[in-house]
Amino acid sequence: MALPLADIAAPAGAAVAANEAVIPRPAEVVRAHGAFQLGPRTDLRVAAGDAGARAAARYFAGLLARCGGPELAIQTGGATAGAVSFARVRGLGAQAYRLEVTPQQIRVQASTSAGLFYGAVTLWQLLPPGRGQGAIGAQTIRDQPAYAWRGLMLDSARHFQPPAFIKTMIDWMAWHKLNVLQWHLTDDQGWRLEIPRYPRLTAIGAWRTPAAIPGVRKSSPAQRYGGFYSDREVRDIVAFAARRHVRIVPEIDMPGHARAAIAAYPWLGAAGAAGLTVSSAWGVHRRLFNLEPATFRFLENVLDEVMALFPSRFVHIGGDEVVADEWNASPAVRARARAFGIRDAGGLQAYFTQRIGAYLAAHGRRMIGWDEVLQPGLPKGAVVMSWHGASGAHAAAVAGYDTILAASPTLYFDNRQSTLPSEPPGRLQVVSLQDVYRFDLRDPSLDHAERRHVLGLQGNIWTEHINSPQRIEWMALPRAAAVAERGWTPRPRRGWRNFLERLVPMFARYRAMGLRVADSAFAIAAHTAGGAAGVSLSLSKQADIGRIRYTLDGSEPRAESPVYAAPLLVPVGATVRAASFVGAVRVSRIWSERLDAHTLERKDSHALQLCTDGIGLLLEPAAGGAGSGTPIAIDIMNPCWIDRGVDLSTGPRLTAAVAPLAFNYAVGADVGKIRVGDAQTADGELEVRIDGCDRPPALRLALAPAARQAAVTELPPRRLPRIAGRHDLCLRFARPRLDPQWGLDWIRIGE
Ligand code: TNX
Repeated sequence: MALPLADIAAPAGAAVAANEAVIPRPAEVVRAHGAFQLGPRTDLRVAAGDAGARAAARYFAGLLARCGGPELAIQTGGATAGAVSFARVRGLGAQAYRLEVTPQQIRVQASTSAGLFYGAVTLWQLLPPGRGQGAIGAQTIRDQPAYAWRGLMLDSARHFQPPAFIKTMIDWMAWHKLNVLQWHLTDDQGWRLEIPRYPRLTAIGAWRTPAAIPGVRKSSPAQRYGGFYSDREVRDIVAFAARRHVRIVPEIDMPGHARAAIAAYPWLGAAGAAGLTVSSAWGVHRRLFNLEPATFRFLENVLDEVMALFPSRFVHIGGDEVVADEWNASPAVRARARAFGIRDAGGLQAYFTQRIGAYLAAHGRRMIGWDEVLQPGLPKGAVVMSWHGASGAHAAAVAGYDTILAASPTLYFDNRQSTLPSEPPGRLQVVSLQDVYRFDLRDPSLDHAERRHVLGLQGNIWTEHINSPQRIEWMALPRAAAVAERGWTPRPRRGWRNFLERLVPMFARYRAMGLRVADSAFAIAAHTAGGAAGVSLSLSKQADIGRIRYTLDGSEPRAESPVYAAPLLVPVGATVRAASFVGAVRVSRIWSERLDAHTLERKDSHALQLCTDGIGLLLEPAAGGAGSGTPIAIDIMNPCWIDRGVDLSTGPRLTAAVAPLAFNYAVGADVGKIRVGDAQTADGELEVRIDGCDRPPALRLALAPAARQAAVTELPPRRLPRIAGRHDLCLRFARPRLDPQWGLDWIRIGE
């Protein structure tokens, strides 16, 4: 059991001095003697008529107030003793600033409003963490970003987030000097942008019927899910972002990922679409826009509205995952292709992209597309967003296109951050904070001119499995802090351990601002092995800074609690509580467990091994019942788990807890590769094999008792065969049909 992160103690003293704790780390810091005391009598000063300076000062004052500091007044005028001044100077770069702290005064200088804003954010981070006043060490900072594009992508199509959350996110992006939010507004599962000229896009396209779970939950239109952003809300969000120097780049995905639009206006589709619904399935869909003049007119009208709402020079048109089947099969599309002299689907996508790109260019905008748009004839001003690892970026730069790294898997924040059961639903691949921090944008095979095409990087928050703002915060933070530093800080100033040390005070700021961020880098992983003498317990964490401290008497671990150094031998029945500390600061939630026979015999899906590595996901069964309360780790291509080294000498009893899960994935031809198994009964069975998944089952547990239950059901226990020694158990579901699939939440093996 884990306690909420909100319980993390306010740091008393961090490992790095508070006045070094800026993320992203500034390019240059020269320390001096003494400190400036920032308190209720400190004035903020800006030059008359300098709106950018006033905005930076106001934002700074707001940050202090939100951290419990005084409400500082903003005066007009230049630098003076006792004040923090924000002023323009000539000759600094577009996002650069200079920050000078002396015991007498503080000066923030920049050539641009963005620079002044970034100076203000840095100054806030120089204060004692999470507090709105205090001492700031004397120093001079000269700072500017290594890369112009430091972004996040938010998928608001798969799940909808309220406008207030979008603003919260933009706000915390600004605290990291992240400056681009790519807003994924349309997809197969929802169209989220109001376009007054085409009301059905949101009246129909913004709503879907949640996936059914056969036998458990019918698909009822009354429970429709969705939402959209009105043009008023969008303008408000765009203005909010602009004040924080965050550019919102809208993404309207085409010609694929278009099912919601086609459901709204079937004439847009390349294949007959009467009765088509907005999809409630994840994966890659086949629906494409057709190439009729009316469809291009529609897209241009939509883009007109998009350009009216979003001042961004860049407009993203998707272009990813275009399955050509519908185009290949459509006589109308083939006739167009012939007329244009195009020979294949690749050529059609190139035509499509070029035509839309030309329209945007004619309106002074630059088109961005996912790396599939990189095809012969791509207009020169287009930008390629590399998601197939870094390969798209490499190819684009060599071909002379600007490019952004949004590389899967490292910059895909739908991947989990650790193997701990505390991770929320998502993809099973682990992309740790360190993986993101180590992500290397540099491509040594590019020459100098080619390298200049790399604009920066971006973390992508795809939300198929991330259904709430809280979970977005968890998936995005602190990995977004690593993206920010990667994109801002020059190489010699970056370092993993140093970053972690600065993250500790950053956690205090997150907490002061009410953000719920992942503690995965510091969280406790526990491994137990039962024996006659007691329980052997090993504890570990990802981060290579800090210590694990624990208690055995049920009390909360504190900075004085014993340090974990080697596996402990704990008496059966004891309650162990442990947490990570950096110095005196607790940096993880408290892990707590009573090590009785019952807990030791039980393993949830995280403690088992998956048999295969097809499409690994963490899926959430309905709450309640016998559930472990953690998402289930599953390969949806083959629902099969292995428990290694089970002592079968006594013929122990096996209890399994299972849940039906919707199989709502569009996997195309791969559907034939999914292992459904040979079910013997109408609801299927959980098959247990010994020493190999290819053996005949030693046991079949009928799923009938769980078949019509939404939540996790404990199946009646069954005895395993009595065989000397330890053996591997392979547990696999055999189901009569694809849907529902089954998840194994936990098993218990004992007497
Ligand atoms: C691939 S990356 C996609 C998205 C999914 C994502 C899930 C890309 C351009 N397309 O549609 O949400 O994988 O990880």
